[in-house]
Order: sequence, then structure tokens, then C-alpha cells
Amino acid sequence: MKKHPTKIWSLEEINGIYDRPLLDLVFEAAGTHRNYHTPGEVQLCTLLSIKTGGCTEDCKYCSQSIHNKAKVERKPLMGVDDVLTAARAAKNSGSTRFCMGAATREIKDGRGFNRVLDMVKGVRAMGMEACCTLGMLTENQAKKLKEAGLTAYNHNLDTSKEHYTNVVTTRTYQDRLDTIANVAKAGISLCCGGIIGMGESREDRISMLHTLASLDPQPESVPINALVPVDGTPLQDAPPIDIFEWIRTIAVARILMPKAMVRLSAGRLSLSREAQALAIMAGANSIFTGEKLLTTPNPQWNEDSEMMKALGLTPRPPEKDSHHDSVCRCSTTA
Ligand code: SAM
Ligand code: DTB
Ligand code: SF4
Repeated sequence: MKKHPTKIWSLEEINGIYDRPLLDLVFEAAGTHRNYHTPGEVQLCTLLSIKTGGCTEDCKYCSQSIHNKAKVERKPLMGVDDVLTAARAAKNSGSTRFCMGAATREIKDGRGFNRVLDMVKGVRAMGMEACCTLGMLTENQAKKLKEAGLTAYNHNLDTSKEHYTNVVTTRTYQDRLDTIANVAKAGISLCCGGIIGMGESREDRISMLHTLASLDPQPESVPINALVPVDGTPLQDAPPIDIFEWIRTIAVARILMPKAMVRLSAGRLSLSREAQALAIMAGANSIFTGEKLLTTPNPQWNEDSEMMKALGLTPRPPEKDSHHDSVCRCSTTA
């Protein structure tokens, strides 16, 4: 099959887009969004922490790192039945994607990994998309997850290559890229994005967007997290994000990666409905619902459904595969 050509963006081009007057940028991103996706449709996703706390990595933002002093109750890997009960509840609440996150540098082969494979099979059997985030992955593990039916693997770049060592020191940017390559080799869609508000500069945000857009294939899903400053982490006192920088990041992500689902991930609790509306205008088309993300709070179901109603948004129907069935009404290939 002929490969769909993806435009290769230079850093200078991305700089130029990012620096445009904000409303021009949002207008262009909204146009791109409408060319590739059904306007007004938002995918609802639900997260579950299937293994909580005790992670040996030193990510400065994370409540679950043993290097940080955040108060998080450690929980071992959950059982398959409990995970599937949570998945069913998420489905009944309108979620079409179920994301299972484990606090770990990497998952070892054996009983635990086999249990995760069963979780993936169970979620897929319910007709939901299944996503996992389990830290570093070998090529063989990625292959097994693919065989179990995994829809996507989440592995974020988090920030720019340049800023990375200020945020994490126990692994390298290249380690992240290696796992991403293993995911791609196995034919699993990639969910890859970052966090805004970790003391990065505008250049860092542009550099991260450049790296994301240059991945081959591009991510199917791009989570844009606003830092949740968790007490006891080195970033607990990070100043709140500049909302317009967050909007710019979302708009540029939409323009550079037109087919991707752009997800408003962590941090929505501190964002107004108006800010979220502008982000959706700028091309975001997915939110995480449910009162908890992995360890931090998230808006209540009813708050989100009221926001959706007020904005005239509809939940994306199930089994509409984001990568292949995207509505493309334009004649060019971006
Ligand atoms: N351990 C795995 C890993 O790091 O790849 C998976 C779990 S990790 C919690 C998933 C992602 O959540 C991180 O890559 C980061 O982007 C995001 N995240 C974690 N803590 C956050 C926080 N306090 N604020 C915003 N995003 C956060
Ligand atoms: C992503 O980029 N954001 C989600 C999902 N991928 C796994 C996780 C957000 C976690 C926020 C912090 C917490 O709740 O612990
Ligand atoms: Fe561990 Fe992931 Fe948290 Fe980093 S972000 S400390 S790898 S759970």
C-alpha cells in the first residue's frame, strides 16, 4: 500500500506558525481540524492506574516517583477482573477509549506482563479502544501487546530534548525514542505528547512539537498535559501555565499533525471552561473523563457533560478508528 505522505516541517516553519497572532493561529488550526475531523465531536477517554506508586524513575513532575515526597498510596498490579469492571463502567459512561497506566520504568516479562495482555484482550472484547502506558518496552513486548489487540501505546516525550535533563535524569530522551520505535515496529499506534508548565521556554515547546511531528509515523494521539503541581514533587511550586501558550501549543499540534487526536489530558481542573472551549476550537478533540486521572483529580462526569452540552459538543461514537476513518474533506495531504 502506498504510504500517505506526511509533510516534513522545519524548525523555522514551526517557529513561524507558533509566533503568529493568536487568533489567526487558532483560526488556521480550526480550519485544519474541520478538514480532517468531524467538527464538534470529542472522544471521551478514561484512565485507570493499574499499578500505583513506587516508580524508580525520577520524573520531577510525578507523584509516583520514589525520588519525590508526594503522598501516594502504593498499589501493586491490579487483577484482570477489577480492571475490566472499571472498563465496563467507563464504557457505560460514554468512554470509547480505556487507558491503563502503570507506574514503572519498564514492565518485566512474566506473570505481570501476561496479566496486562489479558486486560488488553478484555477491554478490546468490550468494543473499546485499549491504550497502555507501562514505561519502556522491548520490541518483543510490543509485538505481544499488538497480538493482544492493543490499539495504542502511550509514551510521552514530555518536553524538548534540550529541557529533558532538567526534568528526568534516570533515562535519556533517546530511551524514549527507542521505545517509540519499538511501538512503531510492532504496528501499534503511538500516543505521544508532553507537559506544558515545567519551566520550559517557548523554544522548548516548539522543539518538542518539531520532534513529535517528525516521528515516522506521526502519533495517532497527542496528549497535551498541563502540569498538575503535586505537593512533594520538585515542581510543586511551578507557576501556573500561561493559558495562551497552552492554546498555541494545541493549535500548532493540530496544524502539524492534522490526523491525530489531540487530547486535553492532565490539568483540566485548573482550566476554565472558556479556556477549554478555545482549546477545542483550536483543534483539541478528546478529553479524559472521570473524577480521577491516575493519582490526581479530574473534573466530575457531570461537569464535563454540562460543558459539552453548553458548547454543543457530542461524544465521538465507539469504534470510529481515529487513524483510518478520519473524515478528510480536503484535497491536499498537508
Ligand atoms: N510510567 C509511564 C511513563 O512514564 O511513561 C506511564 C505513566 S506516566 C504517569 C504518563 C504520563 O503522565 C507522563 O509521561 C506525563 O506526561 C504525565 N504526567 C504524570 N504526572 C503528571 C503531572 N503531575 N502533571 C501533568 N502530567 C503528568
Ligand atoms: C498522558 O499524557 N496523560 C495521562 C495519560 N497520558 C496516561 C496521565 C496524566 C497523569 C496526571 C497525573 C496523575 O494523575 O498522576
Ligand atoms: Fe514513573 Fe512514569 Fe511517574 Fe516517571 S512519569 S516517575 S516513569 S510513573
